[in-house]
Amino acid sequence: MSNRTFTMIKPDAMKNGHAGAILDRIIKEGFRVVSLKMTKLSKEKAGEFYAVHKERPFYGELVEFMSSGVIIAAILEKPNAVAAFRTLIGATNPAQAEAGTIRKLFATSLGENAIHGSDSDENAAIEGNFFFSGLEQF
Ligand code: 3AN
Repeated sequence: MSNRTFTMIKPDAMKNGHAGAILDRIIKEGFRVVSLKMTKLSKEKAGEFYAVHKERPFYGELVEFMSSGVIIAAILEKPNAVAAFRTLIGATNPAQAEAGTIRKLFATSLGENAIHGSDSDENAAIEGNFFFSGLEQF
């Protein structure tokens, strides 16, 4: 069990003005911010990030969406971070997300679901290192 996870506030939540409320919620839930940046993925970089989904029917749509606007990327720290953060964000489909979760509150659809959270310790490390150098991880 690792104490770090990786997140992105996705273009829909950024455009809808939810970034501040989402970051506030994350910090109030006890996550420490290890790294944080606002950035925009090129189609190429978004495709690389989501390469694991390359064969899925929604891959093209996902890459288009994730490169459509600015995002906030962050590494977060808390005991059992990956599982704790996935509980906080809720189910992939906001219609099925528990009340009070970030996706229930801020996501618009299955494809545009406001926030990403790593699904394993291994992916958390890979994804964090995709966005942040060692010098940017505090
Ligand atoms: P999660 O983000 O909850 O781990 P994944 O890893 O299954 O979910 O999917 C990655 C991203 O792909 C989701 N956050 C969502 O934006 C998108 N996605 C997943 N399933 C679908 C789908 N059936 N149609 C459109 N987009 C999808």
